[in-house]
Amino acid sequence: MKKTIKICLIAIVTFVAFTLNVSAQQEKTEKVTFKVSAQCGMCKDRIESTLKAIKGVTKAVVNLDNKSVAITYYASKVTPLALKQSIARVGHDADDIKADPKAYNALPACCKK
Ligand SMILES: [Cu+2]
Repeated sequence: MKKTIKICLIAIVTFVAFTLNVSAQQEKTEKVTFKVSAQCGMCKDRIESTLKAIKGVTKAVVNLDNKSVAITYYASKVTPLALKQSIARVGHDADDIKADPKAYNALPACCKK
């Protein structure tokens, strides 16, 4: 009898754990990559920290070799367009969104194209 109760308890715990796990995974992250006008390490830091400060962004990595940025984000919190606009706002081109001229002019010389 005790053994049956034990088995029942294990079954319930397993079921609850499984259900919690499923609901926790419901919101998946999306990945997007686009071109950015990044010249040096300062550009990389600027773009990455700008993106990481946005709610919903979990990862942002600038690749200076092919001038691109890879972003992991929650689609329910932020859109790729908003991400590009944030990059443009700090002075860098992001795909088809051109850098804000004022922000671009304020960049250090090494960061200009
Ligand atoms: Cu730079």
